[in-house]
Amino acid sequence: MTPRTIDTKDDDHQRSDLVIVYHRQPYEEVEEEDGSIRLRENTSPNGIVPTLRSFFADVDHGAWIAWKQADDPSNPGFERHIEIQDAFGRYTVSRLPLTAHQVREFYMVTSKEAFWPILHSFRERYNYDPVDWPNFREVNWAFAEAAAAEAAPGATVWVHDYNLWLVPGYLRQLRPDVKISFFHHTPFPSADMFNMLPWRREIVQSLLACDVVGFHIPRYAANFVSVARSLFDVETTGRMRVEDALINEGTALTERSMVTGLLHDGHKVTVAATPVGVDVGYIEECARKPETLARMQEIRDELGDAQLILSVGRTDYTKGGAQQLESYERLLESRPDLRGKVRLMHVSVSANRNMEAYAEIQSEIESVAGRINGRFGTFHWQPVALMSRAVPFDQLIAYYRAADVAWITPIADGMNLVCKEYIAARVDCDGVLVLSEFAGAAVELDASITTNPFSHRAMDQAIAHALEMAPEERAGRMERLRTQVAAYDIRAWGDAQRELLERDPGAQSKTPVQAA
Ligand code: GDG
Repeated sequence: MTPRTIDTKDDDHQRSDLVIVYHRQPYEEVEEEDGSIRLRENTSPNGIVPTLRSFFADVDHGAWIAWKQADDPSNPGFERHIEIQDAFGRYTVSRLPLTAHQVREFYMVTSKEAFWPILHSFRERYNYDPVDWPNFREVNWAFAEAAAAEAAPGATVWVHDYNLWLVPGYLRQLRPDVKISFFHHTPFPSADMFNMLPWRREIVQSLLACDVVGFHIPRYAANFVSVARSLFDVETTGRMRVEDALINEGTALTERSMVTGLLHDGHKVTVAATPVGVDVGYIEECARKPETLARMQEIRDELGDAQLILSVGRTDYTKGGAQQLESYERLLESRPDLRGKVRLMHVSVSANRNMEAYAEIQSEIESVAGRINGRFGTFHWQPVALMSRAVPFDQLIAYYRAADVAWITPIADGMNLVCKEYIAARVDCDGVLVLSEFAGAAVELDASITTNPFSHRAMDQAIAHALEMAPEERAGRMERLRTQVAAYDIRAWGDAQRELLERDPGAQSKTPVQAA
């Protein structure tokens, strides 16, 4: 169903049982030539927005809180609320009018220059001096007020990601009756790292006002608990053995048990680890379409007998794009037999073109890719195809199907959905996944070839191993990966969120660990 807006009087829209607070709007607005507004999917690469919209299918009425840039926030012509009807039902989008200055300070400076490096443990990139903390508070307060205005009595408010860290605390003051759940899409670092943030107490105090604080994997939950303990008097109220599905023996991010609840100032908080999955059914359907197969065949014809390695990610220093290209360069250097027999398609799409840190990494990637093509390329063979523009999703699925190897080696990554999309697309049960052990997904995907992006030797061996793997081993590993990705798909994640919200906050888990 094509999304459309419905006219309502600004103040008479229905209050909502589910309020999603996410910095970006669920659709982008495009102005047509006749001045009318059309809604379209966000062009920025991010798979989570459609998933969040799908939660509205389960409620009578929903609301989504986001910001929208306004040159003059007091302009009476600014449409504060729009009512959307799409395949998941009807919901209100409440837009906070933020000035370009507010957005820059809140999003690009505080969130991306100060928080993002700390969350991903890049201490040396942390830039705290330019942070305008009063602006960050102001923007978070505005999100909290908007959520409070939309929520029906006893509603659930679901807040997403670190740039809205202060929303739960403010919202608790405004609306003690609502249930608040907060989900982190990024890693959550250890106390040694997190406590570099001078605003640590304020942030954690706000998170402790939630009913549920969610993370992708047990390690991040454990880190949060240790941070909370370092800053406040908190008691733990439950502990559980981590389920086998989240234990990849010996890998860097695996935990064997985790705390499931905290008690702070008489308030119980459930701490949860629920890895985000992908829409396996939808991806499989796309992967089986005749158009996809035709495109896959074209790609394969163009490759001839060369193997295709595929690497996809946002342009970000956390994704390890340049380090990966350097590993590819070493591979071609040490293995002349592979020249002409392998191609790397490196998709690196920038979500924040005008930020210095990202422009820098983009030019580093371009420089290494250019060097590789210059050193090894011939008239007939280009070792790296670098794509800096987003590939349309249906095309991306065709590349997933055509790729012999998906090479996903972030330095740090909350989960990483690309590797799960690759597995979901491999309905033919073939293809090899090489995955960094510092991606959250590595704790689930134990049949991938895990590698350590900090080690040249580990990186180089992993890609060589993947290219040489025998067909039976490839099929065996892919079969296991496909079972894992299907078991924890996006619906399983949604069910887990619902279950957490219905549970008594901080309740003892069903599978307690024996006291030591
Ligand atoms: C954050 C966390 C966590 C990428 N290039 C293209 C394209 N994409 C799509 C992929 C995928 C999405 O973007 C990227 O998702 P990731 O999970 O890999 O990474 P982040 O953007 O960093 O997301 C991450 C995630 O939140 C969810 O919680 O997993 O750890 O950092 O869906 O397909 N899509 C299209 N063309 C591209 O060129 N169409």
